[in-house]
Amino acid sequence: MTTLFISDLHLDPSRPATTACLLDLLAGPAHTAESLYILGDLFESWVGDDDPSEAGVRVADALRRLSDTGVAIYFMRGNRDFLLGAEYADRCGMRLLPDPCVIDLHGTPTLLLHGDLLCTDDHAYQAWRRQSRQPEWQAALLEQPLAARLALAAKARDESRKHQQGAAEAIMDAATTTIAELFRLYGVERMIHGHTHRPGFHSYWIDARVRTRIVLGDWHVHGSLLRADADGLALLRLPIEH
Ligand SMILES: [Mn+2]
Repeated sequence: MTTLFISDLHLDPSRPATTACLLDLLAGPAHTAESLYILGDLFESWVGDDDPSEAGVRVADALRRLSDTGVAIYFMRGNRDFLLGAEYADRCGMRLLPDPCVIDLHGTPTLLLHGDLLCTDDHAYQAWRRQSRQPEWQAALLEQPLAARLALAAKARDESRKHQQGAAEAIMDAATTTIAELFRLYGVERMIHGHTHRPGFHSYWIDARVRTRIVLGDWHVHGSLLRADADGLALLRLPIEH
């Protein structure tokens, strides 16, 4: 019984090799898994399910083929693709998950998040997150014509880039106090997330219990895949032919 986790692919027409790497995974090794979890930022930007982007179509076809063979696919929205909706998810054959949520991972309750919820030292970002997750705000945005939404997304990406360059490294990372709060709130000993692009295993000693936080990597230089089975968890790199 194998479960796979990926996040932060940031698929974009400017990096076709990353899309090719994902399509190889979906057509090949992913078939040996029981389920695949995509923990957000699959796409660099998503302005609505009516965007006819080529990557969106190819990825949907590949996910649907995998899902049709019986592999369960779950999707949690990230901060880049938070507008990805039920229509596109249906097309892919994937089920949408709330952020955060707890799953039973081979007998271990495991908290899944995209990861941006943990970056509580970045107050400007958290204010934007609260605004952009409101259903009324999203509905008003989705009513705008596709061209206007694409222009807004390009502007938002520029602003996000400037914000990241201006902010201190530590502010962009997961805050230790928030990590501890969530471990306690959900009563779990393990969490898995992406977003920070700092892959690794981190151990904590909280309330006399060992807790583990596993961070998935992004797909810029190579792909990043967390594989969980009866033998344990392994963070694996996938070569990208740049
Ligand atoms: Mn993210």
